[in-house]
Amino acid sequence: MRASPTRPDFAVNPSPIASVPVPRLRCGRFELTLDRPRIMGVLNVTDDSFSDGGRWLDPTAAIAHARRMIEEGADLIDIGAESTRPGAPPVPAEVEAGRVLPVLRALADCGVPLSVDTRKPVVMRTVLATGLADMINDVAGFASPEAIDAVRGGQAACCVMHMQGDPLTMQQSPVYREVVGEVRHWLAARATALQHAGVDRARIVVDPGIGFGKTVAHNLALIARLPELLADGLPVLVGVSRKSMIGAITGREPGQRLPGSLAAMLAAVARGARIVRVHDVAATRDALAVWAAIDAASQE
Ligand code: HH2
Repeated sequence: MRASPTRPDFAVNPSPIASVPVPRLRCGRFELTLDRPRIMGVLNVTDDSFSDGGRWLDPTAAIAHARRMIEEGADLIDIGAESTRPGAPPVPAEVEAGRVLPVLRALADCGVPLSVDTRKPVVMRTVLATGLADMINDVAGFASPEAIDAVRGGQAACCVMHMQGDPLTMQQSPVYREVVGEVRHWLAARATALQHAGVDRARIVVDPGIGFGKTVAHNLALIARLPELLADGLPVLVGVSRKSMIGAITGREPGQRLPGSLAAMLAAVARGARIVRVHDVAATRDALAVWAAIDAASQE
C-alpha cells in the first residue's frame, strides 16, 4: 500500500489530557515535535523476528524497506538486529553490530531519525560512535550502569522500555501486584537514573513494553490506563504491532494481525501515546489520518 504524494498532513488535538504539555523529543541530529502521533517504522535486520524474521536480513533489502517505509510516512526508523520475541536466543554483539552498521550508514541521508533497538551497551557505543544513531531503544530500559554510561554523553534520544525478566523466560509466568502502577514507577525510576547521569529529560521517551513479561490482561490494562503513564510528563511510545495480544483476541497469525494492530494503536493514541512502533506504516498513517480528522472535528 502506498501513500499518495499529495496526502494532507494531519494534526491532532495537542493533548488529550489538557494538563499535559505537547512535548518535543531531542533525537540526535533531529528534534521531533510530538504535536501529532509519530510513526516509528520497524526494521528487523534479523533471521528470527516473530513476524518478519529473515525478510530484511540482507542489507540491500533492509535499506530498500526502510526507504519504502519513509515514503509511506514513517517519522523515524527503528533498526533492530536481535529478536526479542519470547524465547529468542541472544545474538553475539559483533553479529548484532555487523548487521546494524551497514544499514545505518546507508540510511545516513534518509531525512528521518534513526533509532537502534539494542540492549547491549557495547552495541550502543558502536552505533553512537558513527554519529548516525539518533535514538537508542533499549528494551531492557537502561537498567545497567553500562547502558546508562553508553548514552550519557551526546544527544541521542533514549527509549526506556519496561520488560519483566528477559526474552528467554519473560512469558513463563509474569506476575504483578498492580501492573500499571508498577510499570509507571519503574519507568519513572529509570528516567530519573538517566537524568542523574546527565541525560537531558528532553531526550527521554518511555514505553510500557507491550508483550514483554506481560499477560494479555496486563497488556490490555496498560493500554486502557495509558493516561496514568503520562502523569510523569514524559512522552510515551507504544508498540502493539502484530503482537501475540492481537493474536489472542482475534485468533490470527502474525501476518493477519493488521486490523487488530490498527485498533490497538488507535486506542493507545487516543489515550496519549505520542510515538507508535509499527511494521505496517502506510496503513498506520491512513488510520491515524482518519482518526485525527474526526478528533479535529470534535474540537470545533
Ligand atoms: N517490541 C519489539 C521490539 N522492540 N521496542 C520498543 N521500544 N517497544 C516495543 O514494543 C518493542 C521494541 C518486538 O517487535 P519486533 O521488533 O517486530 O519483533 P522481534 O523482537 O521478534 O524482532
